[in-house]
Amino acid sequence: MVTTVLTGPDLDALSRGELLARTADELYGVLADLDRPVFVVRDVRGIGATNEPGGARRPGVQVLASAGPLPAPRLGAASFRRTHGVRLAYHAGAMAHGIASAEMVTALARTGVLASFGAAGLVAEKVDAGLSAITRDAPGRPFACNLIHSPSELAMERSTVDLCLRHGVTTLEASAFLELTPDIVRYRALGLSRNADGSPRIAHHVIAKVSRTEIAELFLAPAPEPILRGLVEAGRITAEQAALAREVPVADDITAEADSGGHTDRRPLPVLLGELIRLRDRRAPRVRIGAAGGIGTPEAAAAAFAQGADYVVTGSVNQACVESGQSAVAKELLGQAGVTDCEMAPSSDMFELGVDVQVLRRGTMFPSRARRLYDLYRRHDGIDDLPADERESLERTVFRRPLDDVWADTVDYFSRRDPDQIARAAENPKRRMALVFRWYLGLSSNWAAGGAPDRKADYQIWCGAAMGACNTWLAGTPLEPVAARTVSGVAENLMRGAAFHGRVTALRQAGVTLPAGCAAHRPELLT
Ligand code: FMN
Repeated sequence: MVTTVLTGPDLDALSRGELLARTADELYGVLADLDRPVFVVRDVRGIGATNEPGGARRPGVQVLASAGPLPAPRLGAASFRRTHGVRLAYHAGAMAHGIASAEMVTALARTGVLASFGAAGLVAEKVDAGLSAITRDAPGRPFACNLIHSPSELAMERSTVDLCLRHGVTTLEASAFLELTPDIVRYRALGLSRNADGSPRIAHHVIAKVSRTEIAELFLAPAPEPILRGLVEAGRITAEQAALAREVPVADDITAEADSGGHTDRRPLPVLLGELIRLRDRRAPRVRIGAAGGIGTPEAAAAAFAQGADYVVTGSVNQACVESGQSAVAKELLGQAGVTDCEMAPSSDMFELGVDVQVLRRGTMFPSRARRLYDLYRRHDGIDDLPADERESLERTVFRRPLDDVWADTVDYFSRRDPDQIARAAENPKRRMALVFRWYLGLSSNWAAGGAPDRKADYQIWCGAAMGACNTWLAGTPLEPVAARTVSGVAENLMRGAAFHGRVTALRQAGVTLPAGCAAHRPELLT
């Protein structure tokens, strides 16, 4: 590799195309100038590159390959940017319990990037406060709110939709749906009217996040007739809105959620994305398909766009950023994670069903402790059935208090929130054991979010391998410390880097061999 360092006048000449880029750094500069084309050329001195068409046309210069301009806002579907009124085909997905905080959503909204407020698991007052803060601090800017399907608590869905309607939220990120419910359909239908040419006008957008084609099918079709009829009969939507709802799919966008942090089916992204794109092409060609799960580097985003993703979605990488609602100490742990530092662990909300969530392993003992609780739950019929030494060890290391006290707290908690849980556990020791164990699983997320110093070993932090990949990408750059990572800085760098890698790939496919030192995107601190 040539190591000449160019000085001021030569750099200007390089920019004008009078000199060719030949060193790795010069070549990087040409490749990273995304607004201008790249020409790889040969002259008497050998191979070089320039952004200047004039430089490529000089006598004695032969063009070997070229790639057009590719600014980051050109990636993905233009209709995604138009529909949501954003600059980039990028979506920062919801993170429950306000980890995708109002501050995070506001920061992205202000820079023209779509983000979802993490409403799941928050009481209505907190959702209300979050939506108020976003609409106050980013007035008129587009953003989304998460609507998580809660089969056992449909009142929560209704309350979230009501709050979104009250705050004028124009996009819902609908997740964890197993079937369509009246409230998601109501939100969609209430935003429908007719354009002058008679076509449906959609003011309430739905981004459905799915990990299976069966669920995608529900969102690719118009709303089910019985739900529409029920809503009209109940006076919740008009007959005209129901008629319009029969003409449009329930969703504008479907996100393919592959191997991600938190709840995940852990499907490989290329497989799921391919399945959903094919299904969409057959059923509802105007619906866009996005890619989520494992997007933590520009290369991963570029690969998703190359496969046909209309937009990309991030989650884990945003959790470590300054605006997220996660605690500073948990963010530090996330910033140290490698790609193999995640593990599946029993989930709190679906503990008895054996459903797992993907969490951070490094720096916390939560995954192994939660797994131990689940194994005990499977092997024993109730707390009283636990061997004495096992119970003593749990009380000492995991719960740090007698299990009878944990049960007393559990009764107190559910008596206020969902008394039926206690009634059902009264005659069922195994259910009682599940509720006691869920005390630990539930609180472990709060300990992390609150940065509880004496519970560091018990932090439950949802996280996917994208986090470790992102850390590797950012190592040795100004964005290595998590305190320097803003959500918009990460978004911008990921998208610019994806465009950069898109062009590198195009040149390689044209037969160009690029030195390694110029072919990897270099993230920058952006102001
Ligand atoms: N997705 C939701 O739809 N609702 C949630 O409440 C939610 N909570 C999450 C909490 C955390 C801490 C993380 C990391 C992800 C969560 N997700 C949730 C998923 C993200 O929105 C996003 O789809 C996913 O993280 C993308 O995959 P990645 O983690 O590999 O980037």
